[in-house]
Amino acid sequence: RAFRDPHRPRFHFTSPGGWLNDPNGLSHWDGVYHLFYQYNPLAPAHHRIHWGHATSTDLVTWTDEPVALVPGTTGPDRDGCWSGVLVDDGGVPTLVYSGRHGERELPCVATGSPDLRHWTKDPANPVIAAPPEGVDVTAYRDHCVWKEGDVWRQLVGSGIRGQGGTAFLYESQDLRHWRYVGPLLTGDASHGTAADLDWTGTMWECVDLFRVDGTDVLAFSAWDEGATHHPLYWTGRYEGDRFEPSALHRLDYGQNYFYAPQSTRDAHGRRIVFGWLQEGRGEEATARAGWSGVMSLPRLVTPGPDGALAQAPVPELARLRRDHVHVGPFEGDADLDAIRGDQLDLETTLRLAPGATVRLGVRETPDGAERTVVEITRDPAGTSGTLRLHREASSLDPDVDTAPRHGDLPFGPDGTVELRVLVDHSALEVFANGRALAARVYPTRPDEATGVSLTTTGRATVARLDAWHMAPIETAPRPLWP
Ligand code: DQQ
Repeated sequence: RAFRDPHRPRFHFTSPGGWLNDPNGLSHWDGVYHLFYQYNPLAPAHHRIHWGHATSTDLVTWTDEPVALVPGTTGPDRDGCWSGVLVDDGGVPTLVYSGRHGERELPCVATGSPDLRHWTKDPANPVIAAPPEGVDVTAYRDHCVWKEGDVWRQLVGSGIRGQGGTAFLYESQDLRHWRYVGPLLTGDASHGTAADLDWTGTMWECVDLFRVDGTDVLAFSAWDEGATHHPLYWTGRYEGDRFEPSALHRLDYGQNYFYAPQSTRDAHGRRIVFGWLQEGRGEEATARAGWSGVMSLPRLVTPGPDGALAQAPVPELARLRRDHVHVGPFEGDADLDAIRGDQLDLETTLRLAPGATVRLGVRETPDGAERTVVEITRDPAGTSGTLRLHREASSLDPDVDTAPRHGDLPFGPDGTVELRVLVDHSALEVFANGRALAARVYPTRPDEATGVSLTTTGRATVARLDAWHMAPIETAPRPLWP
């Protein structure tokens, strides 16, 4: 791994080199977590996508495994093996993925060796020959596959031109022959515009249907004309061949910086989701770095108190914590000179009076010329507030994306905010009262941009602030090719 690049994360998973995007085939198989991912080992560019593969027994450290899927020299996936899932077909690990040929993607199947290292593509690929007849689709790819009784069901992400994003439902006895059932749900792209943070797009990438306790969730990434917008999810009821939505939610306030999430249920019954943290620096800088794309930390998803999902990094990550510093309680600004670094886990309990604001600065240079600020505001009425990420001063490099991000923050009557900020070089993940915001930041003086600060406006109390350095994860290398 090109660790000399100061922007390369050290406790997030990154590929050995080249390009990484979506998480794929997430599973907990015989006690081992498998993370496959969209991968171009040859260059940090989205081209002729393979499936990379890594394993973990603890969701913290990862072992690189041989590349799982390589695009064919002929056949339906000659231009790429795009996103998909892993299912257990009576003990046979089976991948369902999108084979790309030309501008078109179609569902393909591959079966694996018991250790999930060697994969054989089905000669019958593609297993669905074309999108549903008579439907004018904007695109057609990515899969969610599960079993109900004896019957396999599959969703393929798509969009109906003139209407909106959709998920087509199919059924099969054998994962090879599929019967089209109909659209599970179709969005309305005429509702809102691309500038709206909850616009559902003209196509749904990486559809994911799952249940958290009693709530059914249909997650997808809103896409339009080649642009990756943001991940959203519907809560509602999946019954028969339909999904009855009750509410639409934003999955991550970082928008395109947490894209194409996929989830799995592990052996402990937990719903765990990973997403792709894409780059925010210029193409030239990315090409020079030789790598692109970060996998998010694994997130635990649970039902939140307000009907939305609550997200938090899996507790296992606490194992990386070192050099604990505790401060608080205090009111107003704080001297946080004892805390500095570019691999940090910051956890704080704040109490804001109505109208108050707390700003937690990270990646600050001593002269303040570069800094990234996590801002929590409680509205004057007290019932709600905003989580904001100010990146405007995060980098002086004009080629870096420094646009801010924000989203609604639920507040309880006592004004408490549980805030957690994970800083890993260019990767940043923020969790506030269960809401998540991921982004990337690239200070031009990364070695100096290690400061942390806390300032308040209005009446705000820091009940406690705990900080740790995060140890780098050792990613054990293995031969890349089977
Ligand atoms: N990335 C994949 C597609 C998916 C998109 C291609 C989402 O399958 O729709 O690498 O980032």
